[in-house]
Amino acid sequence: MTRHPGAAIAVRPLVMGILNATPDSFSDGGRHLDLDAALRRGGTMIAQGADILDIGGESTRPGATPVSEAEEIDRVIPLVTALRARFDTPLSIDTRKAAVARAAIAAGARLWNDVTALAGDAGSLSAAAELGCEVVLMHMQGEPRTMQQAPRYDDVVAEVTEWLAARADLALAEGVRREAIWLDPGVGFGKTAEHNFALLAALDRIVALGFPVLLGASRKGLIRAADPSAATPDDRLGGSLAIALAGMRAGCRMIRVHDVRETVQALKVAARIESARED
Ligand code: HH2
Repeated sequence: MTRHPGAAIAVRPLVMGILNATPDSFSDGGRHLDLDAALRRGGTMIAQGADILDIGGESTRPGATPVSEAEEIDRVIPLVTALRARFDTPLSIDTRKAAVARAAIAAGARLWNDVTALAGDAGSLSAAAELGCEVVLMHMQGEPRTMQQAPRYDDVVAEVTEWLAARADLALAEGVRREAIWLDPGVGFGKTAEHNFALLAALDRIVALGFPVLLGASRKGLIRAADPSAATPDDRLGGSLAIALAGMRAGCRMIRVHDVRETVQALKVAARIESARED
């Protein structure tokens, strides 16, 4: 965990609130489809302490079918524009399409969250460099439709860490600024529960690459592997908080969550405990 230099004040990770503009999301499918409802949901998350909102118009959950560029733009750009007009909170666009990212950044988003680590479109790397926005490079094995069918690694921690380092190098070579790059192990993206837990236990190795790390495991299926009673995403708050705290302990700088109020509270309490520790 990072501390302010010279002071015993523990710094908690930023909290990224998930705002899905999709009819088939992991856990809040269909509830935020109309603009007013999405705006209200965004406003609620901001009031609950979200540091940034992550807007997504295409589900990337296992088995999800792709959405066309035009459809995705239709879903997300009015929302980015309306949120930008009402709130100062930074916005992130969760997309694997360069054209969607371009439109969202033009409409006022600050961060491009890309589950393909800028490999989704041939022009993604150069677009990120040209846009100058912050980018999240996330690890995924395979693609969402089929990624959970047979994930395979010899050494998941080494392979994910090396892959992320290589993607960051590629982005740097393409002209993306070092300070603009975030890394994300991609919990649940082409990984079994064992792979996911191995990565969560070794987050410090990804943090050690020297880029800020984003962790997204909110309400995901791995929680059910530890607690079979957590059958639906709504049953997974406790597990989501446990993972957020593990991320904080390992030095992650941002946590992507559905449950903003509860996560902010858990991280604040953990930060107070750290601050109260005698150095
Ligand atoms: N997980 C999801 C989507 N985007 N981006 C990053 N950087 N890291 C993640 O772990 C991540 C992500 C999937 O989660 P969810 O939002 O619950 O589902 P959906 O695919 O419907 O957006």
